[in-house]
Amino acid sequence: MADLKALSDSIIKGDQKTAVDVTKAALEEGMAPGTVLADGLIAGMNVIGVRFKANEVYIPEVLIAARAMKMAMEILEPKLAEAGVEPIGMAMVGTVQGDLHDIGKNLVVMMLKGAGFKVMDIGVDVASDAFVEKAKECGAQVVGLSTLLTTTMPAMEKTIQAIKDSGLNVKTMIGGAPVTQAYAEKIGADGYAADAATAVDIAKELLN
Ligand code: B1M
Repeated sequence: MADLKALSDSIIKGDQKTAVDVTKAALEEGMAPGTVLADGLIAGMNVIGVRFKANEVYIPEVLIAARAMKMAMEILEPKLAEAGVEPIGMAMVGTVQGDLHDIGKNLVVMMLKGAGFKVMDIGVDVASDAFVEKAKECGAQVVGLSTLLTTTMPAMEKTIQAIKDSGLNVKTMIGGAPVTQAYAEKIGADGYAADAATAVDIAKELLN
């Protein structure tokens, strides 16, 4: 019987080989793909999220865990689609216009995927109208904006305004080193997260 505790431990340790082997074994034994996802992969990423918030692990460990999760997800994803397992929500994330920083944004994307969201990553240097168009296209429920530069903070405000003006029924969330909860409130964003693990909590709250 495939050991889902070993699977979640492999994600926590960033052990790609075990993550892939146990995922394959579980599916071969006929275990439900949703169970493998929830009790194996997501359970492991949840632990990483909690430890990251508590400063018990740091960015390299999160990236290594996310890479192991990605390898296992490549095997699991087609089976999830066949089994009709629904993601918990649709999120879209991008870095605003003028800003090319993407390491934090990529962490947010990985953690959201790890939590069971379907995520569209729209990259960096994204104009406000492109945020609106792509959110429409993918049916996003939560749109995340990242920026690292003080000079591109106004692009965040412009994007939030464009999303509001479009009439789209989406919630917005911002993050990145120079922004704060107070700034989120000032520009009318629905949520703010200081780190990638908190971004998952906020995105889940915004779905309700
Ligand atoms: Co740049 N850079 N950089 N840089 N860079 C900073 C941000 C800077 C603080 C360095 C400094 O001067 N001390 C400074 C900004 C100053 C300011 O605006 N006040 C700066 C500058 C000035 C610049 C350039 C203008 C330099 C130049 O060309 N003169 C230039 C700008 C280019 C552009 O974007 N147009 C530039 C370029 C670059 C590189 C390309 C060389 C590279 C980026 C590579 C890449 O991203 N692919 C780079 C890097 C690496 C940095 C530093 C060193 C590290 C940033 C990083 O990745 N941190 C940075 C200095 C520093 O922070 N020590 C710096 C790690 C990452 C995990 O953290 O992105 O904060 P962070 O993400 C966190 C949270 O903020 C949060 O979660 C993550 C972790 O959990 N978070 C979110 C982020 N997005 C979120 C979204 C959410 C929720 C949470 O919801 C949607």
